[in-house]
Amino acid sequence: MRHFTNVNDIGDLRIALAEALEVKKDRFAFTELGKNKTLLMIFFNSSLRTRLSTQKAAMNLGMNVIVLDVNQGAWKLETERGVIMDGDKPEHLLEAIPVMGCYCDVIGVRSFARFESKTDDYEEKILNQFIKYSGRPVFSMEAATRHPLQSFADLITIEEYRKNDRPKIVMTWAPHPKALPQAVPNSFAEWINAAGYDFVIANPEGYDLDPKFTGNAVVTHNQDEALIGADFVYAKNWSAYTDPNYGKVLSTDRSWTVTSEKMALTNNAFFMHCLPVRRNMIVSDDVIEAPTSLVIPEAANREISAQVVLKRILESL
Ligand code: AN0
Ligand code: CP
Repeated sequence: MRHFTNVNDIGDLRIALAEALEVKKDRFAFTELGKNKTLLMIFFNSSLRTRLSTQKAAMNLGMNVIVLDVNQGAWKLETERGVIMDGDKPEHLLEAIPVMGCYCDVIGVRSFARFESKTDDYEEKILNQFIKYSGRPVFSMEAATRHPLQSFADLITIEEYRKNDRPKIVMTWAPHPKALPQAVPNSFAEWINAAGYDFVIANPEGYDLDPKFTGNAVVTHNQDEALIGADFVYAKNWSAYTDPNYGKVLSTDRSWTVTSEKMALTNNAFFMHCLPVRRNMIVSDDVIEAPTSLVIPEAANREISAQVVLKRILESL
């Protein structure tokens, strides 16, 4: 595997999941693989889990790691070609990317949707420039439209906790005060569809996601109905995708918060969220603290998903 940006890059999911469980059994079995190889992680946005888990995964493989927070200490980067650079940005991404490529063997990029142009976001303009101009394998640490390391970790977690072959998975929108990207729900949908599980997406009107990601999932605007019989409830907020409201917050309706009353509709479902989560907006304290909450195991599996991805990239160098 050279680049990792979406579910197709990982190939057969059964094989990938089996590899993940092997890595989890002995995460130090490949400490020679990354010897004298350097990972550069570039963050255009904040992170707790991705930063720590990906660095840990790289260290498990014997790699060296450099982390750059573009907005803290680096030159502010212009990203548009053709701009007369007489403003506040002293450097262009088109020089910065190949320069960064000189100092490493693998690059991880976090670059969220900017909500300035839906086309630029959905064409993954920033991530694709890294792929084109860095000369290095590139993996997404959440880009504009997908968060594949998160979805892979979510799938590993479902694999570990599912009680039947084809669990019912409900992804539900939940309220949040600020506009969030569609990357996590898009990606979760893409991976769950690839896994072939029974999949229902519940969101208020106006919040339907890009059908390219939701595929054949049942999409409903009735959360209570969706939750009936669920084995896993995956909560997430996202901003509107459809025009003319792309990137906007249309509702903060707290009747969509995942509470114990909502969870009582399910088949004693596990609760999932990628974190960070706003308590009592997205999910009530009691639901996230219950023994059926998988938020910490999910976060722990981020180390495993990152390690499988880095291992495969290193094997292809
Ligand atoms: C981000 C998002 O919703 O995409 C990152 C989640 C992993 N969340 C926030 O910005 C709060
Ligand atoms: N879930 C996740 O990617 O968290 P961070 O934004 O903290 O990396």
